[in-house]
Amino acid sequence: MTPSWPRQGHQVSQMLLPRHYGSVPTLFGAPSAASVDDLGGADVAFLGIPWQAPVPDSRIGAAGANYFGTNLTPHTFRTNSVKYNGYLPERDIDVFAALRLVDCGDVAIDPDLKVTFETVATAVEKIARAGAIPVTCGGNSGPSTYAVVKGVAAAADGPVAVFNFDAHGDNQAGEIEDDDPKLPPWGGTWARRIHDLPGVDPARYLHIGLRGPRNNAGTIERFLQKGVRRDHIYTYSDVVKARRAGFEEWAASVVTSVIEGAAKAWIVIDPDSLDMSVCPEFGDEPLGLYPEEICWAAYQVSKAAGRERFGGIALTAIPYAAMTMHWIMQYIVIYALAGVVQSDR
Ligand SMILES: [Mn+2]
Repeated sequence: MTPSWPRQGHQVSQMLLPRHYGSVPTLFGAPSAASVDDLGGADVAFLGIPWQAPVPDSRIGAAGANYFGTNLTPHTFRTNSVKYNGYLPERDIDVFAALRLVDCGDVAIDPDLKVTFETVATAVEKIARAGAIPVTCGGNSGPSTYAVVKGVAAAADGPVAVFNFDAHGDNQAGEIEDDDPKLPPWGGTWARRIHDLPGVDPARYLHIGLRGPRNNAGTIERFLQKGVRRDHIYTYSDVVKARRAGFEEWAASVVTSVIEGAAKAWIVIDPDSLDMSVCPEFGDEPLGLYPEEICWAAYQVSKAAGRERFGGIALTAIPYAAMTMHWIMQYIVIYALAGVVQSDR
């Protein structure tokens, strides 16, 4: 039988879901797209980017970021997604009844990163030009961040606003042409490099959740040098003030001015923007955001942007085995799409 969409509960329990590859289902059990060249009129297209950054030498142990297995994340993320439908009783919005989602599978990863970046950017540009909202799931930053927003910007007819949720600046100095191909430093550099992309507007870059001593003294200054506004960098201190004043109103107020006049608004989420207490399998930094805060902020961004101007959501550096983190991220994706639906009402 052809599985129906939006899917019914029995399709999950009876394993009647479209398959992406082997036993791996499509995201949320959505229909498979033939390719990024044929989305069948979809409103939203999911794309996996299975790239693993260099894993640090094991002798530094837990002191290093552990990227092991991030090439598997798109598959485990899909598998963990099928318990969710698109209906949110708390907002009375049925996301997948209103927006047609397709799963485009994964991009091909080439050992030559230049080729991989081109593949990702082209796929995302095709999705956006077809009128669909790209939802992408890492691998690690670089292919899952820089290359994605490059594609979003290439398809946009004006400036792109970036909403980056990350504990870390990821804006170390160094230019792409100087990278060691065997140790590509994208994880720590991408958020500075995107400001040189045509269409990415540094004055419309928001950084939310920046905190902690893995950043260094030049972190904020390096953003300012690229044209980012100091008042668009929201550190832990700003988040605490926002909580006292009312986080929901704060989130709505900060996104509005940035989105005004932008052609696209794009969200990117590093899971370490969340507080380390929220996920049993992955904790990287304390003093972070809570799931409801990112859900709400994502909802406000997409509601302000609307169906035409929401540039999508990118999930980066999600550990492949952190199941509860996958569920948090899937809530965030559904909330972001609910904002689009609400915007249309
Ligand atoms: Mn980070």
